[in-house]
Amino acid sequence: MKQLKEKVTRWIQQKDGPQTQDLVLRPGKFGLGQIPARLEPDDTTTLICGYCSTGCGLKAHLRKGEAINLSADPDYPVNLGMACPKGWEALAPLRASDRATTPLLRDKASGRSESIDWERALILFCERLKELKRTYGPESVAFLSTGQIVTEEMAFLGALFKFGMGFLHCDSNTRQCMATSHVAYKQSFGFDAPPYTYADFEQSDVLIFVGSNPCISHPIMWQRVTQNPRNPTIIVIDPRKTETAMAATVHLPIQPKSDLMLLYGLAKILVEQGWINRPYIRSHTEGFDQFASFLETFSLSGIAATTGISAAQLRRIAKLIHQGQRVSFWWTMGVNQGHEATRTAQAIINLALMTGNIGRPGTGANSITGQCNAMGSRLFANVTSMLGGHDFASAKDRAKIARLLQIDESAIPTQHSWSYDRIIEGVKEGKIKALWVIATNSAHSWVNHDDLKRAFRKLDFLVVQDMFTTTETAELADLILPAAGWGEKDGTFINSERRIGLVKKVARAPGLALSDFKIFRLIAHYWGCGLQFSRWSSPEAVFELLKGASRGQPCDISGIESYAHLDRSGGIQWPYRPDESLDNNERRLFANGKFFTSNQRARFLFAKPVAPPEIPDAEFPLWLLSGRGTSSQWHTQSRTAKSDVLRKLYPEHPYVELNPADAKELGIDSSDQITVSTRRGSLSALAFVASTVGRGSIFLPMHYPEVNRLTAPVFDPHSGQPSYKACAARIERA
Ligand SMILES: Nc1nc2c(c(=O)[nH]1)N[C@H]1C(S)=C(S)[C@@H](COP(=O)(O)OP(=O)(O)OC[C@H]3O[C@@H](n4cnc5c(=O)[nH]c(N)nc54)[C@H](O)[C@@H]3O)O[C@H]1N2
Ligand SMILES: Nc1nc2c(c(=O)[nH]1)N[C@H]1C(S)=C(S)[C@@H](COP(=O)(O)OP(=O)(O)OC[C@H]3O[C@@H](n4cnc5c(=O)[nH]c(N)nc54)[C@H](O)[C@@H]3O)O[C@H]1N2
Ligand code: SF4
Ligand SMILES: [Mo]
Repeated sequence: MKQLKEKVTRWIQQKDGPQTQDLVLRPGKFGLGQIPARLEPDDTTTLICGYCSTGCGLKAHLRKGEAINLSADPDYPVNLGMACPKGWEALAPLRASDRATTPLLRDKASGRSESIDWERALILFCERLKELKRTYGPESVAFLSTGQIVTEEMAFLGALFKFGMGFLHCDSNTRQCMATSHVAYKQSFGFDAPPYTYADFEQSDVLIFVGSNPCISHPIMWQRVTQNPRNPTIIVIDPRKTETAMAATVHLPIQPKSDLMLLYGLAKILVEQGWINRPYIRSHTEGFDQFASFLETFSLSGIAATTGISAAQLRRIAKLIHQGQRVSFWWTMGVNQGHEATRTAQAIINLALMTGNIGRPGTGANSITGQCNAMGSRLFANVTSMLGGHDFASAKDRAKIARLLQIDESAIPTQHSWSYDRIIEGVKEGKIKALWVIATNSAHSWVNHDDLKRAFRKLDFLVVQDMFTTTETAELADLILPAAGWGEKDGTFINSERRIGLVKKVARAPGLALSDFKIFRLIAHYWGCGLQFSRWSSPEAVFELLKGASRGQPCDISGIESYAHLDRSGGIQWPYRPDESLDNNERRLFANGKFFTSNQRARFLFAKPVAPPEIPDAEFPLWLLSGRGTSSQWHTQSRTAKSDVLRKLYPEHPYVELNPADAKELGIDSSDQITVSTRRGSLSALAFVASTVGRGSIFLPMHYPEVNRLTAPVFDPHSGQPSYKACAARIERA
């Protein structure tokens, strides 16, 4: 052990460029960092924003090699010089006082934490997990990770955990967010492939947003919509009159979770009127006739009763779709988070297919992703699918990845891992004894989280690897591993339009905090599988391996030469094979009508709509909706709450939106303190009376820690994604 320690210490002290500067194992002070090797001291460099999946390009202005300010990059093809408040303020959280600066070990009995050095933390981490593996088997340890670290780190984590350490069960917050789109695309198109490019926002003449509020959630995508020169018709389907709905041509205030009915209603009218593209359906799809017969079982009056949208309104929308030359369909969490989410996403895909609105400029069945690297996690995290969208259950795929990584095929599991909710169940059942949580704040963001917190307290060993010590999850940890954040490390993100962009180290992580990449590298060494990962020496070296893993797949990126190639090209969208060129840096899928299924046809998939498991009743008479509150708040607020500027741009206290008629009936005024309860718990919030929500609905922004005490543990059966958006609630004056 002593020899190994010396070797590792020597290795981590080697100075081989910016990544290893992270590894000086003595306390440092933020702001006094060394100059990244490739930058001049007072230079400007570019990097991709680390919040949302829009993936805007930012300029970092440096003094003595450290970023002192950011601005929007006018040359980046995504944002063309624009950025939202989070992007402008992205340096602020790096300087927060609650940064994790050293590994922290908590004594279970006293609850007190002590700072320990990395050697002790890593030895303890490996010994505890090895002991559990020996005693209870490889299924007793799991990890939960994220769509918010660079692809190279995700891939390292997934490969280390499964192929190196020999564990199986892992999942990420992408389950809370994009699992539905992943499954919907895979089943319909044969691969998880959002087909669009952002230019489609500007080239459509009808844009339909379903359960999507880009004004708040993807402000720069919305800016692209406002630059559309075709005077487009914009239709928003959302139970709330959101900022996006207010800016739309038509807003359909649908009853919560009735989208599937509404979308089938539109399809029914299109078929009945003959407003469909028969040649496209015949040449490029399968299952249409069955779908058309299925649609016959619906009546427009029945659909109107369920959705709250009249038959006349539905006819008007169907006609707008028919009249549009270029119709694009966009969806986000109002669809993905539901009890029949996958079939709802596929009902949107069906509309695009039957009208031939795919593969051409301004068209598409387009899922907007959420986190900066949700797409990276879907393709390369080695969690749900194997590196590069391969299948753990396929012997051929396992052989390919084993050859590429020069590992024994037997090191690759043949089974699929448990999903997030099953992992939590496993903890409750005592089957999972240790959990490693990386860059996600489950104790705030998971559905019905009091239940999760109770489960976490039962764990033998909870390790949290985060930038901060104060997150709700870090507060439960036995061991905290201090991580460098966005801006403090190198790597790549994949944005919503499949564009791979570069993030760079422009600031020095505080204290002993290390990049996730370095932490994984150290764990590989201390675990004793360092040799197996000797080629995983830097983010760019891993990028080379990922290029290899992608070769021959729909997401082939083997034509990207290097990080420098990405940097000078303004990012590159997948696929990008060696024979391709970047004359036009806009890439759209399915222009040739060929999909990734075995017969190259897209599939019509559908199912009978069912009511949500929990609906308002006498005791809990209201629908509780949740989602993003402002463009200045990010999820559980570990980062955005650290900016003085952003804090001024959002309400400090939890608030609940309710309709004026409901408020009047209950004798509630704006700013009254009220209690919101569901079957699972209650919280206190200020009333915000506004007609943005319909009668019978209330809305809570997800950014306040109490919100998920209330949400219901309901999941889509195909994707396992939680249905955060709707449950039954009651309000009363506190
Ligand atoms: N400022 C900010 N931006 C973000 C984020 C953030 O935290 N803050 N998070 C990022 C992430 S990870 C994601 S996934 C995206 C999410 O982006 P969005 O999905 O746009 O955001 P949400 O507010 O969660 O949900 C969108 C809308 O769904 C509606 N909705 C609720 N129930 C239903 C329903 O049954 N049917 C329909 N049609 N609509 C419904 C809600 O009223 C809401 O307006 O945002 C990303 N961008
Ligand atoms: N009620 C309700 N709940 C929801 C939703 C909803 O609409 N309604 N939406 C869901 C969705 S779509 C999502 S995506 C989830 C998001 O839920 P989370 O992923 O739990 O939310 P974040 O606050 O983004 O958590 C990211 C964590 O990673 C840390 N971190 C940031 N960068 C790094 C890094 O580089 N390395 C490491 N190690 N740590 C880092 C941050 O400090 C933070 O603690 O919430 C879900 N929860
Ligand atoms: S829109 Fe998204 S990617 Fe662009 S600056 Fe804002 S948070 Fe960053
Ligand atoms: Mo998300």
